[in-house]
Amino acid sequence: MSKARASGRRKISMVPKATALTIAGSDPSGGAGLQADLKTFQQAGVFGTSAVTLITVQNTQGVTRVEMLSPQLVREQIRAVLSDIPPRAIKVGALGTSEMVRVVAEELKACTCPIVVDPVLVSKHGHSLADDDAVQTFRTSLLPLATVVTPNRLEAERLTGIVLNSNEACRRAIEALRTAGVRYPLIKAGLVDDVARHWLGLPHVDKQIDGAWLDKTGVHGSGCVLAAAMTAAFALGCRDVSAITAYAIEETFSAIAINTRLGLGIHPVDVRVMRRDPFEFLPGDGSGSP
Ligand code: PXL
Repeated sequence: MSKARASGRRKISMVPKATALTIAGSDPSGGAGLQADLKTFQQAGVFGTSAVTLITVQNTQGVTRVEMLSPQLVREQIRAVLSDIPPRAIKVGALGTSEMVRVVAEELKACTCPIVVDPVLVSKHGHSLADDDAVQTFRTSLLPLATVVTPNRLEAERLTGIVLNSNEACRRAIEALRTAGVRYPLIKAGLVDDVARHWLGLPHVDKQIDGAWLDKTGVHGSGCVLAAAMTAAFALGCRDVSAITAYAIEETFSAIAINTRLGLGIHPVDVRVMRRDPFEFLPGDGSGSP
């Protein structure tokens, strides 16, 4: 174990090549989207880069406008970053249209680093961030490239066509996402039997994770932070997806729990409280692999 890890401190300078790319939309209020992703990367000690897909006009009280950037412009941003500061992990967030999903998938096809896909379909305020055709293209072109996909209940239902009304249905949805090509589906199913339940599909087993209720209606950006924390853990070199998931859930919960009450509407999560290292979540002495 490294000295930094043994002492519980992470030495950022020890992983200078820990870089991650987010391909996401902009939230000017800083709670979600690429702003949340970059802050989360930074907090985890990961150098963040970004390719902007769409611009929202929003604050904590709502979204008033969404404007897509041209897919060609997004393609060029991705190429500019990939050819210069190769990411150790990539996160994909809001893409908006089928054409954007297709172009992003084309650009990521040759990437060998872990890819975390947050299939953002609607904003916390109910504003659509992906049209119906985009869902179909997601399934056929982006999911096969995903190391991890992190849908909430509604997104998992739209991606799989399965109504998540029982544990058995969650298992079937995990299997459907695996069949679509995702290595590790993580369904944030929300409150089931009065506990916050998430389902993580590992290669030979589905893991039910009961714990903190993450997707509260009272906060904004929790889904982005969860997926960004997972991406950061991959970028730092962690490969145990159970540990990465536990780390991301715990850190996101702290970012929710701090509740800085910023803004007049749905408060943003605040990642400044994130302190832990994903390697702390590995089983045993921290040297184990999955
Ligand atoms: O939290 C999902 C999300 C992702 N990306 C952008 C958003 C939102 C929610 O509002 O605005 C840009």
